[in-house]
Amino acid sequence: MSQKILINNFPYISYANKNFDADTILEKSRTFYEQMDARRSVREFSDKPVNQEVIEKIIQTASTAPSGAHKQPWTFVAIQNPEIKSEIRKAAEKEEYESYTNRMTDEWKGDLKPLGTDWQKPFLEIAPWLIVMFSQTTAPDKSKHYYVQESCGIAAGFLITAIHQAGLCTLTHTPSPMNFLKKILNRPDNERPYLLLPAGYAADDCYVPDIQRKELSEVSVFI
Ligand code: IYR
Repeated sequence: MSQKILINNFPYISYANKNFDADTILEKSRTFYEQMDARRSVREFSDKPVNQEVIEKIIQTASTAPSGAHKQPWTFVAIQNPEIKSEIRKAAEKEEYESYTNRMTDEWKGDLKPLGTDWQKPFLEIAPWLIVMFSQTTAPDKSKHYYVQESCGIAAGFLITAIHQAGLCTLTHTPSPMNFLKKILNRPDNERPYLLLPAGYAADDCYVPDIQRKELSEVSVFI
């Protein structure tokens, strides 16, 4: 059992290293990299159902993310109701149509060509779950939250990792503007839509772009 003490009058518990040897740590870091390198953003989903309990655990995992002053400034709305998914698809496609037609630059659309995206978002109806992540600009009682964008970015990373490691697929979708999500999902004033992620199985005949990741030397500097 972990040792409990008071420091500055706050409860602390002892935290012990796992005591893996150096070779085991190297092996674990390699294995996890390989698992994560196998993750891909999926745009073609199967309608095969996923148990709510799985989505609950995935959201609990995301909510273990570190956050400013441990305020956990996020709300995850998990949707499997087909009518609400349709409503979200309709509203998202309206914005996306406008974006692809009038708002996005040619350079932007050129950059997206290899990914094959367009304004149509059938996955919003087909995937068994949509998870809409809201950032909380303040707490519900208006008390302060800190580093909200950073905290939510980290939690989104945990969410994506949890979905992938459960053997499911997701996609970060950010229709812009996405205030319609606040309206459809009836969220309070202190919340802003942050990210929309479908979650489920990839379609049987799913193809993803054959993109390559940057080499370690391109993304890092060791000093
Ligand atoms: N939100 C649009 C456009 C889009 C933008 C970027 I940057 C992407 O990496 C992918 C898509 C859409 O979802 O299609």
